[in-house]
Amino acid sequence: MKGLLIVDMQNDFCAGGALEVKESEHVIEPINKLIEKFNKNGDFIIGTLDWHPKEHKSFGENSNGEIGKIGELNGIPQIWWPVHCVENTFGAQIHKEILFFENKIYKGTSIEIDSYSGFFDNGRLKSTNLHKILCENNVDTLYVVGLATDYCVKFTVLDAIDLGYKVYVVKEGCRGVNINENDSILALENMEKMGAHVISIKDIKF
Ligand code: VGL
Ligand code: ZN
Repeated sequence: MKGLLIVDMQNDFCAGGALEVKESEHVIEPINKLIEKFNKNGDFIIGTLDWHPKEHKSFGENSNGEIGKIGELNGIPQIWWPVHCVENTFGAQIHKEILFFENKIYKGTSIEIDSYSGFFDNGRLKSTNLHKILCENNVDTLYVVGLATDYCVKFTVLDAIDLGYKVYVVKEGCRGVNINENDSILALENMEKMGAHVISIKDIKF
């Protein structure tokens, strides 16, 4: 079974948000086309949400870290982020123009560790229910879209490959933070090198 995996399409990563991703408004239409297509075909749809307590230590202000710089959090390299996607706030809500989908995975919920991947936290200490739910629904092939290409999309895709999924990354449905100018391009190259198929929405024929 095919699965559509929509990564972190939340207000804080969209225009005007706390961790705004440039051109994020361009991903809405392709993602909605895919949601319609998957709904019509009876294929599986699930989304991840970045969902942090306000005390989360990945926030620069909670760790004395300069925004955008790298530090260390409990022995793991950590980029210090602005406060974003605080649980139950507007910034953490899914963008209102994204069509409804039911299945959601919440990540980044533990104060002491960040979680870019929808499957595991950054230390691979704990897993979410994502793999379990996909297995229960016989999903073996994932189409991945969302924000941000160079963080949560990338780490979700690499873990999905590791777990044995066939993975397609739909490029029109992804945009990156690009702290360094080429980060999104490098992330897509890296995902391809590890076995993902980077495709255009036009290549999808089902
Ligand atoms: C993300 C940085 C911090 C993402 C989440 O969704 O890519 N990036 N938290
Ligand atoms: Zn986050």
